[in-house]
Amino acid sequence: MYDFTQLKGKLFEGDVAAVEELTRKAVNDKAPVKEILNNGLIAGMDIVGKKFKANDIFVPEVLLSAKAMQSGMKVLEPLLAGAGIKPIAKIVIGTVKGDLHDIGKNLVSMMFKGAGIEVFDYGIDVQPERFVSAVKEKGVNVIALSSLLTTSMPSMKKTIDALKASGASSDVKVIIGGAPVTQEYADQIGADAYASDAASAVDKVKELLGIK
Ligand code: B1M
Repeated sequence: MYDFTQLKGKLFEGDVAAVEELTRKAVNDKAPVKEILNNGLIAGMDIVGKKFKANDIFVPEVLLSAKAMQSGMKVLEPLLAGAGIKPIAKIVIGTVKGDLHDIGKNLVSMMFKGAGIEVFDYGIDVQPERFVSAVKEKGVNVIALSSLLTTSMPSMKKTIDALKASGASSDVKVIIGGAPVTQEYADQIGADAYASDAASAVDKVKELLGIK
């Protein structure tokens, strides 16, 4: 079994250049692509998620680790299709209509990617209909909504209502989050899950889809 200790450590440190180099080295050393992804990059990001959840590290460190993860993914991406590796889930994420805040949403998006999820990031101020169309157009099985404003929270409900009206709600789960959002609000508007932070969002999605 290939030793990924150094790769995981450098990912945790957010060392972009080292992670790219160590990923390339693992590929050259003929480590299986699936192992580099799961036991190297995703395992490293998992440590980041756990430390972030425990308040041992904070947003700037997570952003650096996510950048490092991306530098490793850049090396692996061309090889993933050939290795027959499928994403564990497909998610569309966006900040809801009326809301331009994207720092937290980007963090959640990065943690999703770090967990081996294919992410379609629709950005900010996203209309309910765009989320709904992602179900058919992109084949997503999760819709992830972020809101930072009490005034934009109703857009989450509008998105869920539009999803129900489209008839696609049985094919897809909805997870919501953002500073003013609560579990109570999620229950009230019929969301399938609420997460308070980016690392919990990954856990909740895995729970929703029954992924261990
Ligand atoms: Co705005 N803003 N802002 N702002 N802003 C807040 C949110 C506010 C609390 C500041 C305040 O008054 N104290 C307040 C909201 C009040 C309220 O509604 N209760 C506010 C306001 C009022 C406004 C404007 C209306 C100001 C104005 O123009 N009068 C305006 C609105 C514009 C609009 O959106 N239509 C506005 C504008 C802006 C900027 C553009 C200047 C800028 C945004 C830049 C950007 O995002 N690119 C900005 C910023 C930076 C903030 C604060 C300072 C920081 C937000 C942030 O990025 N936090 C914020 C005050 C604060 O929080 N201290 C504030 C860091 C980020 C990592 O945390 O986004 O909470 P957060 O994400 C967390 C969790 O919430 C969770 O995970 C993340 C980390 O783990 N999470 C999810 C987030 N999304 C999730 C989704 C999930 C799961 C978890 O599942 C899908």
